Amino acid sequence: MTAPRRHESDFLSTEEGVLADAFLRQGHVIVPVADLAALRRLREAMAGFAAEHLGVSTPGDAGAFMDAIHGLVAPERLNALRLKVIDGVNRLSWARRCYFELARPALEIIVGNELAMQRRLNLSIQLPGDHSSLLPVHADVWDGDSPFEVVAWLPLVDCRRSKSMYLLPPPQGAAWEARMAEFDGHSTEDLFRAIEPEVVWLDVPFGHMLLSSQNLMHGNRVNRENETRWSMNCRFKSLFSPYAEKRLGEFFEPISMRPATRIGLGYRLPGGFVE
Ligand SMILES: O=C(O)CCC(=O)C(=O)O
Ligand SMILES: [Fe+2]
Repeated sequence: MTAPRRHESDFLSTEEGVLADAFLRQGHVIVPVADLAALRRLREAMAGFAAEHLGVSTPGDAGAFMDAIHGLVAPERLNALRLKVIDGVNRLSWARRCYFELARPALEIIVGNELAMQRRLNLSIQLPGDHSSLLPVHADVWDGDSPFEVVAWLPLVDCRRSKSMYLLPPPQGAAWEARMAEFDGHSTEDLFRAIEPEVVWLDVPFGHMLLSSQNLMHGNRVNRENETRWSMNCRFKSLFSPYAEKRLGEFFEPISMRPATRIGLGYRLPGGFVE
């Protein structure tokens, strides 16, 4: 299988074409967020929820507080903290809109300008050395996601090496997928060991976002850095591209329907008139 390429008649601007080609070639792009001040407000709100849950005062430096949270929470209490912060952020009336706006310029080039967005923002927290909240190698599309979805992954702290996530780029992915039958009856750990030399660890500094295809194998490992990882993720797709198990109205919601579409969806041919 050869990787998809842009067609000569794609009328993208030069700048759009650069991003589109990078996404096709690498299966991902890492771009600066569109509004750093808005990202800081989002992070501060989340640090505030965490501080409240832990019974400590609101931190002056939200990033430093998050990086060092392993000093305040034991692994067995981590999920309760995570759920509290997710619940808090999803109750904020402005958080989803903010998240979209951070990624909007890149999403509009890579996915489209008429989009559906996941209804809930997700949060992942990985304490150094903690084995309890890992995601073994997978491609979301193997498990009910549409191949048309893109994940927007937003680090709240600098994420690099094992504090981040890995992804198997498209050419290597295609080669390993052609050999999947060899792994029948084996564990996902065996699959990871096989692909490990070819995976790319994604270094995503705070202030940047990762957009990636969920059709590629990816996952994370034990965080071996001495700081805690905090990252959010949320899926976007073109509103009228095919859905899989994650349905429109349940998992996804339209966020940028255009007027011509509204008119089209509401239109009924007048009946009863025959010349
Ligand atoms: O954050 C991670 O390490 C993995 C996230 C992931 O698998 C996803 O968002 O689909
Ligand atoms: Fe995933």
